[in-house]
Amino acid sequence: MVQQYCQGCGAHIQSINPEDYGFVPEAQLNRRPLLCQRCFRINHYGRDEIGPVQAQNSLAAIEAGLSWCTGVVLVVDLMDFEASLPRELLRLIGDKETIFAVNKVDLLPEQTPLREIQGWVEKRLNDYGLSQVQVSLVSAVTGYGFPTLADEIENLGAHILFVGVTNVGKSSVLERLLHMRIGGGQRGRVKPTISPYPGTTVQVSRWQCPGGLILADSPGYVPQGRVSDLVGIEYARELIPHRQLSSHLYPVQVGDLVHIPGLCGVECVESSGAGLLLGFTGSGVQWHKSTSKHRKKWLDQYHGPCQVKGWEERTIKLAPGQDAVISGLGWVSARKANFGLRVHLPQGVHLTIRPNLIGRKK
Ligand SMILES: Nc1nc2c(ncn2[C@@H]2O[C@H](COP(=O)(O)OP(=O)(O)OP(=O)(O)O)[C@@H](O)[C@H]2O)c(=O)[nH]1
Ligand SMILES: [Mg+2]
Repeated sequence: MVQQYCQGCGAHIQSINPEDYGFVPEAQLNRRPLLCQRCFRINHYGRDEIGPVQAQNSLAAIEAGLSWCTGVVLVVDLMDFEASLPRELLRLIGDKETIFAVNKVDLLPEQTPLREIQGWVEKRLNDYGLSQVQVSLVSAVTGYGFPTLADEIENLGAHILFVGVTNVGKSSVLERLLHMRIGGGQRGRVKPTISPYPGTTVQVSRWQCPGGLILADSPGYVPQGRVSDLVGIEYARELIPHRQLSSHLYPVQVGDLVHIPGLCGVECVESSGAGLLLGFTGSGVQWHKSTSKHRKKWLDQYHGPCQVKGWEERTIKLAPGQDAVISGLGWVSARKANFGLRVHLPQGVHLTIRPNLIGRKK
C-alpha cells in the first residue's frame, strides 16, 4: 500500500491510534485532500490535542529534507532572533544555497525604519559568521516582502525546503508563497497547518507548483533555552510574541528590580548615573518594576501558571544601546548609563547581550 501523508502537517497517515500523529478514521481514508484529525482540530477548534513534535523526530525529518532539497529558506523570528539561529541547525544546513527570511516584521513598532532593521540583521548574522548572506525581511501576516522573496527563491533550484526553529512561521511563509504561486482555482485546497503552538508540523510535506517547482515545509528544529519551551503549551502560546512589540521605560537605580512575574528578574547592582531600562515583549506578558527587596515575592513565591523548577543567576554589564535578551520571553535595553545587572532566569534559559534592535543605533 502507498504511504499517505497529511497535507497539513506532513504526518504519515494511520488509522490505528487516534492519540498519535496522522490519524484518519478508516472510513475517511478516501477523502481528498487528506487531513489528519489533529490538523482538523487545530484548524477548526484551535486545539492541539497531541502536542508538539519530538526534537529527535523533527531533527531526523529536517536532515532528510536537507538531503532532498536544492536550496533552503531559513525562517527566522525577528522577535526571538538569537533563538532562531541554533548552531546545530546552521551546521546542518551547511553550505546549501540559503535565503534568510526574517519574519514577523509586522510586530515592530510602526515608526521603526525597516532599512535600519535590515542593516541590524546583516550585522547580527555577521556575528554568527554568516557574512554575504541573502536576507529578506517579511511578514507572513501582512504580506510585506513577499514579492521580493518570491523572486529570490527562483535562485534556489527546483526543490526548496523551509527550515527554522519551532513557531517562527515556516508554514505561514510557505502558505503565502503557495498562494502566490498556485492561487486561482486551487485556493480551496488544504494548506499547511498553522498554529500558535510550537511544534505543529511533524514531517516534511511537499507542494508541487506550476513549472516543476516543489516547495516543502519541515517540522521546527526544537531549540534549547527558550522560556516558552519550558512551560505548558497553553502558557507557551501566551509567551510567544504575537502582537506589536510593547516597551516600558523605567528609570533605574541600584536596588531596583525590573521583572516579569514568575519568569525572570533583572536587578540593578551598579549604575554609572541616572539611567533607564526599557523592557520589551510582544506577548501576553509584560515587564514590571519593583525593588530587590521584593524579588522573592515576584519570582520564588509567585504561583503563576509557569512553575519554574529552579533559578539561575547571571551577573552582566549592559552599556547604553545594548539589549539583554531572555530567550523565548523578551529583552531589556539600556539607555543613558552603564549598568551592572544581576539577572535571574529559569534554569537552562539562554541570555544574550547584543546591540539594540529598537531605537537609535550607534
Ligand atoms: N505577527 C505575526 N505572526 C506570525 C507571522 N508568521 C507566522 N505567525 C504566527 O506564528 C505562529 C506560528 O506560525 P507557523 O506558521 O505555524 O509556524 P511554524 O514555524 O510552521 O511552526 P512549527 O510547525 O510549530 O514549527 C502562528 O500563530 C502564526 O499565525 C508573522 O509574520 N507575523
Ligand atoms: Mg509549521
